Amino acid sequence: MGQAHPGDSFEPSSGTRDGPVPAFDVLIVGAGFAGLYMLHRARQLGLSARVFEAASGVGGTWYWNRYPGARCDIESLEYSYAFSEALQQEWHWSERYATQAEILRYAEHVADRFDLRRDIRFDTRVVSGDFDEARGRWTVRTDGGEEACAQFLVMATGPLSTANVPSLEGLASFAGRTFHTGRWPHEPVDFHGRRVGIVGTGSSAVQMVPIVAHQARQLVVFQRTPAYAVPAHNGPMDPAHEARIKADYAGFRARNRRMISGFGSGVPRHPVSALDVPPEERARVFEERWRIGGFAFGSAFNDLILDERANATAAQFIRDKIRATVHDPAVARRLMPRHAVMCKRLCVDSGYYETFNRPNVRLVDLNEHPLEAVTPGGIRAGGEEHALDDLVFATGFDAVTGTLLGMDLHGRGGLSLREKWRAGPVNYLGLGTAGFPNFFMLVGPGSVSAFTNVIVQIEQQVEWVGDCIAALRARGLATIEPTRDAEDAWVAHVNAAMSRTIYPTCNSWYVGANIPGKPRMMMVLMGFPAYAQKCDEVAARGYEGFRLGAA
Ligand code: NA7
Repeated sequence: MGQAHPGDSFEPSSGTRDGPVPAFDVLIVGAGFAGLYMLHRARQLGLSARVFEAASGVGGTWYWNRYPGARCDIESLEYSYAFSEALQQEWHWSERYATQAEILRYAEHVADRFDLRRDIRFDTRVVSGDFDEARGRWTVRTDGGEEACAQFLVMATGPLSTANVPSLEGLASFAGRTFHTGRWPHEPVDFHGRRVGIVGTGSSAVQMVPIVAHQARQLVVFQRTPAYAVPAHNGPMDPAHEARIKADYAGFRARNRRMISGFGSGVPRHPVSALDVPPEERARVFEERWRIGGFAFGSAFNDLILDERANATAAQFIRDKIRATVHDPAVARRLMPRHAVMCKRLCVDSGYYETFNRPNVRLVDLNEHPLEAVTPGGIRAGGEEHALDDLVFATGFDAVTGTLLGMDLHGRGGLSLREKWRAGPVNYLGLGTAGFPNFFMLVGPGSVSAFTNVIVQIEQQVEWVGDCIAALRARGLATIEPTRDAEDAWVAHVNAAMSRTIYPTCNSWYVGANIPGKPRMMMVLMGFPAYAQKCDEVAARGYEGFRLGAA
């Protein structure tokens, strides 16, 4: 299957319009967790592959998001690859929740351990891709003018990789330093003695605010929608716990893959409705989960994401915690969210609400005091000027589709992906889209993506894509693409399934509502086990819903 390294027969740097174009079996865009494993898997299958990566190193999200306090909100023993028993045994995580720096070291270790770097072209952004129907090949072009072609194109571009910086009046006039959490500088940023403004109160801000508050002379947090945060109770890794997991890591991974979100088997969902227990019992369960910390809170009862009334009991519990934590009742009130809890990603914090008791921290509610403009000296909101030396945007990402649509991609007959997805990212299984043969998306729209431990989703999809390519080769087939009927049915399924949850009830990035003008569409599906089973069934039925083309 495939030549070992067909690209070797060409000068590696000569793939320009003037020279021969390197040819591979698979081109992969992105060297985060998805791209690294896709490369490894392709090699295991004997396929030649090249990865293009815009960054100077591996790690994806964990390469870019270096803001103070950045860490994973899934426990480290779970947020890691399962594909290699040796890897999962040898790696030691130092904390319950790993820091960005430790996860990046892990990604670098994986790249070295499996000798992946030699097939990754760093500092290289893919700007376009075109499918040539006659040759059945994709040709991609990079920002350096390089070209490469391959039979298969795999997008491992990550759901949260295109930073969203709001277009605010006067932004260019700001005289101080500006940052975005997802594009953080590599050198240390010192906030000591400075007046810092943070715009946004999602997961990134919730992690960053307590740390910046300790450094800054003054911190102003500009809030559009308050966040629900549950305590992380982070701490050093318990050696006994680590030993227990490692004694049967495969069993632990298998139990997690049976969980609705692919993680959390250690603290399973209570199999009852929040509404079917007396209030004292409900409070006891929430309190118990609060003490455990992290996403265990979200699985306290079996209907928190299904029933708005059940959800309201959890929301009220967190609001009561905010009231009990924040001394100034007016500040506490502004910090209390009103939307359904978990409708936007639940935040996992270390002292977020407590930070608002500090004398050097101020909360500005942008609903009461609308953000009018950035000025050379700060931000003007509700007629008041907030003097700032540093302005931090913790304003999230053009999620799920932003990076895919940032490239100029053309499928069959020159069909443009931007044109095709004008009303939303129509897809089949989140893995492909009609009119784009041999084009695979990892953690793309329509998959369970960010509703899972994303590494569980990545491994399942990478293995599915690898098996699919192997099956095509074994059957002498050249192309695969979803049918329009299959993708319409899949989008309808995702919408129908998610309409039975609380997720459509707020303006989250899951539905594209954080970006002005973006079409509103449910982009993420809930339920890893059912999703993985569906993918397996599709494959077992000879790739049902896909059109297969002969060589
Ligand atoms: P999020 O979760 O998208 O949060 C972004 C925050 O920025 C959120 O509070 C937004 O308010 C706010 N925002 C966005 N645009 C604006 C403007 N124009 N003005 C004021 N406030 C704004 O991004 P994060 O980086 O925190 O987290 C991303 C994911 O990483 C997270 O879901 C986890 O999976 C990890 P809004 O809620 O839209 O009103």
